[in-house]
Amino acid sequence: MLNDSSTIAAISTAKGVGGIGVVRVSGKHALKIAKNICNVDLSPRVAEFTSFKDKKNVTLDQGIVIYFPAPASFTGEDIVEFQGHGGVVVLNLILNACLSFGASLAEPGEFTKRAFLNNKLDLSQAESVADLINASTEAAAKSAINSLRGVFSIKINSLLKNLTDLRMFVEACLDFPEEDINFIDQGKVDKKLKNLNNDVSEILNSARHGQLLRDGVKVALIGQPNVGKSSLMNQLAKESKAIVTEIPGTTRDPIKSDISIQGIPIHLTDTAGLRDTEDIVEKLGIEKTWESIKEADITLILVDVTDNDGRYEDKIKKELPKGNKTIIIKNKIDLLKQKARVDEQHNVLQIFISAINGDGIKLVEKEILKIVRREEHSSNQEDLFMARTRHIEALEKVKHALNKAVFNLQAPELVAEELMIAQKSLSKITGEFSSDDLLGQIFGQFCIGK
Ligand SMILES: Nc1nc2c(ncn2[C@@H]2O[C@H](COP(=O)(O)OP(=O)(O)OP(=O)(O)O)[C@@H](O)[C@H]2O)c(=O)[nH]1
Ligand SMILES: [Mg+2]
Repeated sequence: MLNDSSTIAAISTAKGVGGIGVVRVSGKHALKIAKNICNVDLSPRVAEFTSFKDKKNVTLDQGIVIYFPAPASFTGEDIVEFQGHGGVVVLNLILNACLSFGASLAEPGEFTKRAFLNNKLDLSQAESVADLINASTEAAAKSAINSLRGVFSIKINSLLKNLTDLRMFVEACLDFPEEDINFIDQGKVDKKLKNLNNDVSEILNSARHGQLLRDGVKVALIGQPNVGKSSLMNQLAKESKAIVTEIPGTTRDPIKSDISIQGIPIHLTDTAGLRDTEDIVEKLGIEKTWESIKEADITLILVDVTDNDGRYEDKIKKELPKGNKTIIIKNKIDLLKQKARVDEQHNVLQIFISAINGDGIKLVEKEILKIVRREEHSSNQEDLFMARTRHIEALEKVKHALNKAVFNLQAPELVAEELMIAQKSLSKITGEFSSDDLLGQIFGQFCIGK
């Protein structure tokens, strides 16, 4: 049990007005606080309708109170939930009553942090609580709930077990140095390392997909002024996000819009058109365009199909980050009375569209999705789980260590060393070896009351 005697309280429902709102209290004084506020005897997990009163015995609200005794609660501590009317003022009054009876205000994510510290969840499951709350698409929510159910943790723990078994075997070899090589051969260390490596690769691929569902893909719309970037942005966003005029240099600040294509979050940025200009404001806008290009995963380079001088293409190519994918969008095909189409020659993908009447927008969505799907490798949608950059970095470290172990197979002490590095790295995912800094960082990103 967590060695922290403080009892915490927070409004756990979203800020704003709603039918009901919940104030949650967790810690060893939760029941005493509930008694002070409600003056009823509470049975475990039984909803009681009652009045909520403050220290001066003034009635604040009427509602339901439920008591979840430790350890069978979300945090593993005693929890009391007050379900009052969902108004900001009334919920704050109930919260203040809890504070006046001895609770302290919960920090962001503190309930979930306590659940983690009391072994109700491992770290990756705790992270998926925040990911589920923040999920921006259905697919992201599904993968977060899978992580919360432990799909990811089960995979990591099974990998960890195999890794630990192998490490113990190799360490045992070290105690009998004259029989090193023989032991390695006997234990099929080589084959086991390769199997582990395959397992890590598989999880890594799924994790990359999970990260994509969580974080989405950044797509920048760039090109010379007036080619129709803002028009395409508005078509993709299905609303008028950016101003469109026939005046070149209309867009100055980058304009962002989050859309979803088949469940994948896509973060679009419409940018200021690239050209040489003396206009100070436009110049600053163009600087921001280059920044957007550097950040993008996918760049849509728009070109007016009736006028392609390709002046900026080389410069753009130089600025593109490693791994960035580009699509050339030839816009305004209506002017040439052409049909929307995709054309791929010498590895250059071109889509011919008309942003003014929406012709070919579906093709743009399809090709973006194709690039994303090509990246993600994974096909099993049921097995999806949520993953974060830190999980992917840890898995990459494991892979690197296993590769080094294979390379040093004839030196058991080096194999043991690499297996230890791999084991530590893997344990960080579930939180067995996690610094306070990392915990602070992870739980700090939660909302208050969760
Ligand atoms: N005929 C035709 N006109 C288009 C098409 N797409 C955009 N336009 C027009 O081209 C002009 C410029 O469009 P915008 O979407 O503002 O172009 P932009 O690339 O965002 O321009 P800047 O913000 O100035 O860099 C507007 O008059 C649009 O109506 C198209 O597919 N066909
Ligand atoms: Mg524009």
